[in-house]
Amino acid sequence: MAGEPQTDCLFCKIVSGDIPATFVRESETTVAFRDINPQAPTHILVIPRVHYPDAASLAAAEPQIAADVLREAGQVAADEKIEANGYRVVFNTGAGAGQTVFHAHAHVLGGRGLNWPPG
Ligand code: DGP
Repeated sequence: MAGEPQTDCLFCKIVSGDIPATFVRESETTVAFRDINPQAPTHILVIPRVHYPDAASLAAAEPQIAADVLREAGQVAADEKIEANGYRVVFNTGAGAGQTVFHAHAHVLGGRGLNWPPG
């Protein structure tokens, strides 16, 4: 059921501690950890503790938690000191857009020049 931990979800297992990750921030509703395959000097994932498959379904069901994810993304950028030169917050949504883990997550990317449009 949406919102409940999913036994086959990698990010639910990171939230529960069953799979290790390098955590950089935690809040009551979110966790943030370093991406295993970083695409920039700073590449951190901010995820809700609750399971929703993507950002839109999270926002529809739990708008406050979606706001928490955005706030924590900003805090990560401040903590990592990537604000001054700009950073990007990305929600890949759907396999066609490159989403591979179907537990809502924000990528926070910075520490290098970021091209637009993205690939
Ligand atoms: P996406 O492609 O938008 O669904 O992003 C999923 C990200 O998750 C991708 O950048 C790689 C990252 N990732 C996958 N498996 C693991 C893992 O076991 N640990 C960590 N820290 N990150 C992972």
